[in-house]
Amino acid sequence: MSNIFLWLKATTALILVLCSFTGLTKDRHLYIYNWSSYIAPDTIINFEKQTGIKVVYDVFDSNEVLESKLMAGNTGFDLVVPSDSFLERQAKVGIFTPLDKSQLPNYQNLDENLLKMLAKHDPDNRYAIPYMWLTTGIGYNVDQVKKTLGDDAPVDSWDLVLNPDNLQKLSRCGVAFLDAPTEIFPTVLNYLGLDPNSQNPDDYKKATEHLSKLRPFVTYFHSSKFINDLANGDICVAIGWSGDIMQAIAAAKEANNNVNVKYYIPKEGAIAYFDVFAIPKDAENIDEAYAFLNYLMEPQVIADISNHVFYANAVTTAGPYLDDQIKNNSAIYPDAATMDKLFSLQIMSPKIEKLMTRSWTKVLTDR
Ligand code: N2P
Repeated sequence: MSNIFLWLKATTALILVLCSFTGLTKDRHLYIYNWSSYIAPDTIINFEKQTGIKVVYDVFDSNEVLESKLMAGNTGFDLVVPSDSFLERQAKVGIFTPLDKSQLPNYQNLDENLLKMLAKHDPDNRYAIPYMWLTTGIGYNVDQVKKTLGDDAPVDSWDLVLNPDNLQKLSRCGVAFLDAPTEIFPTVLNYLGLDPNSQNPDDYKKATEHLSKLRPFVTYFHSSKFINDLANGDICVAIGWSGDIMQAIAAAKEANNNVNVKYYIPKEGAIAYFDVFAIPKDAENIDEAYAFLNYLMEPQVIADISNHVFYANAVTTAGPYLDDQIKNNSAIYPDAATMDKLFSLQIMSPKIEKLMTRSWTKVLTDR
């Protein structure tokens, strides 16, 4: 008997030693840093169930916040989600690891035209997997705006929120602007008839002057709070991201609270861009990161996310799994005429970057 015990003990010890050599007993982890309100409730849970990988999921709502972490290094994240123009600049300074596409069999599910568009920011699609694409437009409370500005409220134009007289009136029912200088400056430049990607400091002076006129009427600058506030009727207008505003529309419908929110892309044109997944150079859980990227490119998985967050994904084969309200939504998939008016963002010279940051702080702090 005691011999059997000894034998069992020795075999168990041997198995444990072998397991720890091969890493089999080690828990597998994956650290993800994504935008808030940008995933379906069961995306992570299902991935964990399928793979046994434990995901640590954290969120942000600003490219600047993500960038400062990436630039400082040692973020501890294995996957991060910058917007395309930010990825372009970050890749240039060697922040990301190039993608090994042979580890991504589902890469073939991606839309080739969208990949080509993204390649303007990420040549040869070297570092980034497109996640969602979006526009930056206006969300508004139909009844409150009508009550405040009357039947002629310009609810097809940037005039609604970028004309100081209108904004002054709307400030009574609450105004939110994104706290995103790299989006608000180009939006204002475009509204003023200037190049949204201008590299001319004088243009930024004009945009800053204009923003200073609007500033007293902006209730707050924040990049995620407006979803709930629009849905509850606590603000009546927001410059925000397409899907987030549509989440507010859905939340108000769900609450059945008589708040009627709409989203539009103004006739003067608006920003459109991709948010993308990339692997930081110092990521430790590379196999796990590839497993997640593959999972994200499964048609059903990414369609479930789009159905939940109201953003357009880049997986061609996801179409059949998309809800009709997503597929047929012109705010998510704009018509050709609207597409023509959308513009993307280019990276700025360090001088303009600095000018933008300084001017933004000035606008936000001068009251
Ligand atoms: C999700 C916001 C993602 C769009 N809440 C901003 N890049």
